[in-house]
Amino acid sequence: MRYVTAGESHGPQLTAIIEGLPSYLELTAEDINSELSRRQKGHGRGGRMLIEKDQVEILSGVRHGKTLGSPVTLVVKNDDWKHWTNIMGIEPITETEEEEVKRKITRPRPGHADLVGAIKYGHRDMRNVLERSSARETTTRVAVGAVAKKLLSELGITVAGHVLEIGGIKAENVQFKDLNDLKERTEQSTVRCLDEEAAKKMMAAIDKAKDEGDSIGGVVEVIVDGLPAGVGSYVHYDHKLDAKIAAAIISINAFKGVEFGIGFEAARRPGSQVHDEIIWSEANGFTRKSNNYGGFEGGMTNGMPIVVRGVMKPIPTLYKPLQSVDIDTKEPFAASIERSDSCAVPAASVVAEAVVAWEIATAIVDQFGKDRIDLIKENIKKWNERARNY
Ligand code: EPS
Repeated sequence: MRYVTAGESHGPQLTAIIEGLPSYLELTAEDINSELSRRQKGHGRGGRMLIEKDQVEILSGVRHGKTLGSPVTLVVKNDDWKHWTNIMGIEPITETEEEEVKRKITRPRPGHADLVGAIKYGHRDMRNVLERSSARETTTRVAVGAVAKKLLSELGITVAGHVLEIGGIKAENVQFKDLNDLKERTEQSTVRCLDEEAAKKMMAAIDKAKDEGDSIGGVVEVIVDGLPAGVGSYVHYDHKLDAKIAAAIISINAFKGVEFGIGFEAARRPGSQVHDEIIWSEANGFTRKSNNYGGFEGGMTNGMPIVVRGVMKPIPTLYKPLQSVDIDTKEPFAASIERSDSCAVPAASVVAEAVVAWEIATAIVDQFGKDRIDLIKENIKKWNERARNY
C-alpha cells in the first residue's frame, strides 16, 4: 500500500490518495472524523483550531460502506481558505496585484523549513514553503492512519498513544490495565497524559510558555498490541519494520528523535539486563519475559507489544523574538510574529499513532495477502497457529 498527500495549510483543501487498500474493509467517514477530532484537541493549540472543524469526504474507493480495492481519495476542506482566497489563489496574478496581496514572507523563522526550503525551490516569498511544511499536513496523515487503524482493528490489532513528557515535566505514574484502559483515560486528559498530577503541571508549563511568547516540546509513546510475530524481515535493510516505523515517526513535523522499548537506556546496561528472555506456554506459544526491545528483534515483530517513543521539539513559530536575517535586505531582525500553537505535543501523539498504524498495516497487507481483508484474516490465523506450535 502507499499514499500521497497534497494541499497547502491555507489552500482550499487537503487531499490523500491511498492505493492498495484491500477490498471489503468496512469504512465510513465517521471512522476517520473521530480520529481527526482527536488530533484537533489538546491544551496549547492556537487560534487556528477554533476555525477548523476537520471533516473528511471519501470521494473514491468505497461503495456502500466497504472498500472496493481501488484507490481511496480522502478530502478535508480548510475552513480558513475563505480568508485566504486572494493570498493563496490558484490563478496567475499581475505584479500590481502581487503588491496588493500582502503577507509575503522574507523573514525565515529559525528552526522552520522556511530558509532552506526557499533556497532549495528558489522561492523569494517563503509563504511558498511554510504553506506546505506546516503541520496542517498531519491532518491527512491522521485520516490515512484512521483507515489503517480500521484495517488493524479488523485483525485484532490495537494502537494507542499517550504523552510522557511536556516541557521537561515527566509522567511518572503511567500504569494501565490494557490498551483500552489507556485509550479511555488519555481521552479524558487535555494533554493526553495518564498521570493526572503531571498533566496539571504540563498544562501550567504550556500556559507559562504561551504567556512568555515561547513554545515547548515533549515525548509521546505509541503502543501496538495483538500483532503476529514475524512481521517485517531481517533479510534486507528496507524490509525492517522497526526502521520504517522510525522513519515514519521522524517524518512527523518537528520530531527529532525516536526509540523503541528501553531505547537509549540500552547503551547504559549490560546485555544480561537488556535482552528479553524467551519463554513458551501452551496457551501463548513463544513470548518474552520482558519487553526491553519494544516488540522488535531483527527488524521483525516478536509478538510482544510494539513500544515506540518520539521526541517533538518546541514549535519554531514564536512570539518571542529570535535572531534571523531578512532574505531581501540581508539585515538582521529579531521579531517574527505569526499565529501558532504554543504546544502541539498532545495532537502529535495522535499523529504518531496514525503513522505507526499505517506502517504496520502496510507490512501486514504486504505479507499476508494484498487484495482481500477476509483472506488476510485467514492467513494471519493460520500463521499464528503455526507460530504458537513451532
Ligand atoms: C502551523 C501553524 C498554525 C497551526 C498549524 C500548524 O496554523 P496557522 O498558521 O494557520 O495559525 O495551527 O496547525 C494546523 C493548522 C493543524 O491543523 O494542525 C505551522 O506553522 O506548522
